[in-house]
Amino acid sequence: MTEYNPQKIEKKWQKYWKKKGIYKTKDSVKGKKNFYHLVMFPYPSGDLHIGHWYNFAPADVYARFKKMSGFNVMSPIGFDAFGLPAENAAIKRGIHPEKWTYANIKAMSKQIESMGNMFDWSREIITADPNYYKWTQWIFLQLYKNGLAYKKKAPANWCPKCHTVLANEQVVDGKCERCDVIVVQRDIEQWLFRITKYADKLLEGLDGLDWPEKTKLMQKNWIGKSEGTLIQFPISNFQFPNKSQNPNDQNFLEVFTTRIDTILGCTYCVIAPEHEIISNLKSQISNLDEVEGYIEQSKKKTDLQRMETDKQKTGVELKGVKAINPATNKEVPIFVSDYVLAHYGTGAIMAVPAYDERDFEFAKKFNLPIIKAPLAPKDEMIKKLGAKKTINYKLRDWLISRQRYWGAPIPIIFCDKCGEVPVPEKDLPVKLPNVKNYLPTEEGKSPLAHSEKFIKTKCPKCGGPAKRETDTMDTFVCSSWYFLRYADPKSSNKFADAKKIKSWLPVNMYVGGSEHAVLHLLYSRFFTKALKDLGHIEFNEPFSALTHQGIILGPDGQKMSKSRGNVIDPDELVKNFGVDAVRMYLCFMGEYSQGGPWNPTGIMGVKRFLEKVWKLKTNLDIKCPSGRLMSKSLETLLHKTIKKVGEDIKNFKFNTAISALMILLNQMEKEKELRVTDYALLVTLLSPFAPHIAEELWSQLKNKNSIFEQPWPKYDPKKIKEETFELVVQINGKTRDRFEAPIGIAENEAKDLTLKRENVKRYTDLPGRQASAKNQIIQKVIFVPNKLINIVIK
Ligand code: ANZ
Ligand code: ZN
Repeated sequence: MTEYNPQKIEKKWQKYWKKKGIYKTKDSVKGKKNFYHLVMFPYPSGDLHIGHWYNFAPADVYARFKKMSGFNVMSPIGFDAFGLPAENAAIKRGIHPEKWTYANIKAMSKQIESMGNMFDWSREIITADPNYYKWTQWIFLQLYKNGLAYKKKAPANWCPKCHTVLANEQVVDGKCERCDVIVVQRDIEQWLFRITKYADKLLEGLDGLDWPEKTKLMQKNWIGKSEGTLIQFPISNFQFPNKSQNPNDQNFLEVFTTRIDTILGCTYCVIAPEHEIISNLKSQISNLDEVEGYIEQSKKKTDLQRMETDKQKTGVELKGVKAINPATNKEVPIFVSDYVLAHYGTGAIMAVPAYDERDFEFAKKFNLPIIKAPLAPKDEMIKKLGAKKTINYKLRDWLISRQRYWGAPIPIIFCDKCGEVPVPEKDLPVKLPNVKNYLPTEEGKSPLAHSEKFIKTKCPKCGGPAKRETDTMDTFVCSSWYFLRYADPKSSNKFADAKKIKSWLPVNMYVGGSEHAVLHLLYSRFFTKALKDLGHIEFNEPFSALTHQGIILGPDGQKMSKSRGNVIDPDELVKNFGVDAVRMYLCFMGEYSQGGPWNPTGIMGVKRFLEKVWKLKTNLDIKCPSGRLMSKSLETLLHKTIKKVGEDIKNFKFNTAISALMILLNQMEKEKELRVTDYALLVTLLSPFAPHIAEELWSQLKNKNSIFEQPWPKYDPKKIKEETFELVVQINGKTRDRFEAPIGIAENEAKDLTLKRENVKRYTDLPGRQASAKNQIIQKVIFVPNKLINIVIK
């Protein structure tokens, strides 16, 4: 037999699997339950990096295990092809985004195929394909027709580098998630999805999900439900500048508090710099210049910067006006400060420095009284002051329009006569035109605005001349429903056939990065709930179970980055070690959810392990005469290993499963004789991790079918029970010896065996004594079954 040559066998089996189509999933298989196993589909960024491998390869171990455990497993793959990252990369290279994206998809598909995963490529989805985004647009229309999509002019996060608005979720530490440039606020007409309508449902749904607790908590905090009170603080001597024209103006400041019980300790009020009361109070504010200067300054900060707790608090008092604490009837000063946010609660607070940390810092800096007043009972206080109970959410509506080229066009038409008109469903898709000028524009308009051919259309209602919406949808819209499409990827008359959806969804196991804890996962949940309410699907939650992989660091323990030169290139590794070794090392390097640094010698160890498995087959031909019984100890270990590997894979503890396989191999190497069937079990347990070598060895064992059509081995619980235990032997309470004894050994038997031990004889068989005297020096025997024997001697 030849040496283990991964390059040779891996190509061979990948071809075989493809030809046989063993990973093509039928929608139903008699006697098998469907299992929908999903990895987060990648952006066609150009290169399949080690992070993709870490997501896909160990996840494939789980999928194969499920398949072998008797499920009809669907494991699809596709590309999140629209969006800023691909577009920005294309622009940088001066290539049209479409050309760039499809070239990447081609290259990445080859790389993904090289991993030997059981992906069903016949279900591949590309979100930039008109057959796909037709349905993205269709879903937009359903949301629109049901009041869940709307257009409004409002301040939005504008990235000056990407020339587009961003959703709140895409602003990280005040910077654009994509390009790290500081985001500014700009007033722009934009499309939003009314996700806030689902705030409570999104919260409630979390309870039933088998998701990491941390991720559920992040969603909960993002939704940020808080129950509190609205209460009015009258403004003393308040005169409206032109009251007659402003019938809605009110002579009080309304604040939102979750701690109405602390109101007796409120010593001042704070309003956000954007608060509209400032313009009403202008004529009474004596230091208006100072106040306006402060407001200008605060515009440069983002909400996140404003909320940072470690920064020095800043602010300016509105001199000349006071508020009245309605509980004490005392006048309190009003400050404007950027630690109060405009779009939370009422944008105004009652400050209670004795109870609230932020207020405390502020009070100290501005020398304001800090009064530890007694707490008042909430409900009485609310009644007495005529306050209103209210619920606030941090969640904002989801901003989905982008002033960019590479996205699905928003299917709306504007007519001078009829106003905003949705594109009729029969006219979908609204195709993205192939324009020459796809560069984003400075003035904040979509590049599509330059395309006369695209814009000019007829009004679907009156037939008159009309214009198309030129904004495109954020790519997160495309990825909020792709998991539905996999159930029926080619459907042309529905986003997916209802029966097929029912047979596959919700997703049974979703594997992907924790960076999606709020964005993608929250949006997908919203889409699912909305589509359910609109009668298109029958379930509430898209992903029943979720697992996040950890992050692989460079060999130096630092985040991998090109500038640090610590990037691990999977193609290179595959060339040197083979796919199986790379897959298996990724599983072995640490706990999957933790990740950790790449260890170059670790992968060599795994490769050696595979070589040993290979060699054992060679020796087997010599070693194994006929079906002799295997040794008891091997039998026990084998059954234990079957149990452990299965349970570990189920829990995504791939590293400990592999350790168990290593122990088993060790033992098998030591055996004088080894049955073919037992070796075959080792190969079967190995197969989800190292599918190519396993398939090769399996075929060398003269099996006709693929090893992945084999059932996962079963263990016999009776055989796992330990047959022996280590009996601890004590003389006068001191441990002097230990030996293996059969489980359940009786006291008499244990005593006889113990007294024959050399280490014991030294104490009991004193020179010159008769054997009969021996029993006389033994005073007592204390026996703890299956544990210990203590011989008490004189
Ligand atoms: C008085 C008080 C006393 C407060 C106390 C808290 C503790 P959550 O739980 O996040 O909803 N607040 C209200 N509106 C705000 C805004 N626009 N910007 C910044 N802070 C705001 O927080 C609600 C609490 O945050 C409110 O209750 C208010 O301070 C503050 F011991 O009122 B509290
Ligand atoms: Zn019209």
